[in-house]
Amino acid sequence: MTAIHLRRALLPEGWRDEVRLVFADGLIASVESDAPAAPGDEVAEVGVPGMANLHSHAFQRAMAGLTEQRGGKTDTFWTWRETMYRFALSIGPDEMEAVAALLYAEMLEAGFTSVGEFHYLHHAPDGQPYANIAELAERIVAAAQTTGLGLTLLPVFYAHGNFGGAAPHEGQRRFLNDPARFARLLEASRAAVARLPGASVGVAPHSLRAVTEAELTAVIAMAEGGPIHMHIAEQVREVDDSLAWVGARPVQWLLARFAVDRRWCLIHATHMTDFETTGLARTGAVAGLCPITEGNLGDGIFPARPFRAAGGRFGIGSDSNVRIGVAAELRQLEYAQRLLHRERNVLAEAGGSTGRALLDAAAAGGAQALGAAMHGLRVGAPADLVTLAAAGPLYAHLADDQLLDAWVFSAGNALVDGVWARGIKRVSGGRHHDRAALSERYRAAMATLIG
Ligand code: NGQ
Ligand code: ZN
Repeated sequence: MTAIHLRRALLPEGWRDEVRLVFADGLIASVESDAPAAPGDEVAEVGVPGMANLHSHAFQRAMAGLTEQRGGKTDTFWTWRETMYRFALSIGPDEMEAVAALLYAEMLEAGFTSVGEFHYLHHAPDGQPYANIAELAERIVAAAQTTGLGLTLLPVFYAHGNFGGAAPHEGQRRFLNDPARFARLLEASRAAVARLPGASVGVAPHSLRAVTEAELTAVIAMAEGGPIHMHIAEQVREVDDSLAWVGARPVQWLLARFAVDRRWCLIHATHMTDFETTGLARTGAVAGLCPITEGNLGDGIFPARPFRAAGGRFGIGSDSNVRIGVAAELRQLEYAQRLLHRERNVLAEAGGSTGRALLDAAAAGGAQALGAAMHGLRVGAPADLVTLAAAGPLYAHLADDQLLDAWVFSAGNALVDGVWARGIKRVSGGRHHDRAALSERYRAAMATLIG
């Protein structure tokens, strides 16, 4: 049992004073407000719920700084993807674990308390499965275990190079399975994740480019009630290819053919007509927005205003992991909308704080997308807590939602003080407790990878 006493905390019913939280077995056992601290309580300033990071490709963290140089005449998502595929071929199990572990520590330091790892680097560099088919999945599990980040592992089914069951590229060989081998991989992944308290497994048909309709049907049937994540409509070329192949846009096609519901998380969904936007919102599925990566890759701008007006749910993901921040993702999301509409505070409720609206919506959508039954500082929810260094000179005059606005729009990660995931404190003073050791391991892995 751990007890934390907060001067102020954001509970489901709103901001409260003198909040005492008790954690037991990874869950919140009690929440009291206007309560004094008891002897032995850990005392902190301002507490808010931890955030779910609903979309990550861990290994891509190691490419940060290596792809911002212009290639030839054109430099696009597709040329970035070639570089990424080459890079993916060089990663072995030890590098995977070292990169994922430091990345997951960074996520905790940013205020993320769980991650949806969209894991598709399955096989050895020659494309043959490792002796243990789930070797790399186990390295992801190990990274989550060492750092304490909550994990929803999303083993990815990838079989084709484009719409219509096109042959895969050479560079995709480490990702590939047929449905039968994918079922074995999924089973082995479930066994690996079973060792980790609170962790879970979903399925991730990579994209409509990588699966046929029959394969998509087969993979969805393997979800066993867990989340279903898929990339969709990220690039204009993908929409054009879809139109050329099936005469429909990706989201239009998916909604017409499959019973998309609350279990689904559609990653990006950038390019949608108004009809698709409203249609997706009505399904109750989560739009998995990855604003920093979408900006970095030149994807486009998500139609957030009509989507939210139709009741659409969203969460945030760090995807390519070029930069890690709860605040930074939400800021990029809102700023793209401001630039698009030439207005301010686009995603706030009338009269309300933008930071608060973004954090509330992304926490709810993220929890749903990762298959969490509950979230927030309430009894029975996972004990995922972030404390903010509210007493510092820059922000001490701000209260409640203003402090959230300062976190999102001004301070970023620097305002994060303590982070508890599943009831265990992993970050103090903004630093993960194992940062030094994890950094050394990362440095050694990069020496192997880059030389
Ligand atoms: C991915 N990334 O799965 O890492 C993809 C590229 C692909 C983004 N879509 C790979 N941002 O599309 O095959
Ligand atoms: Zn992705």
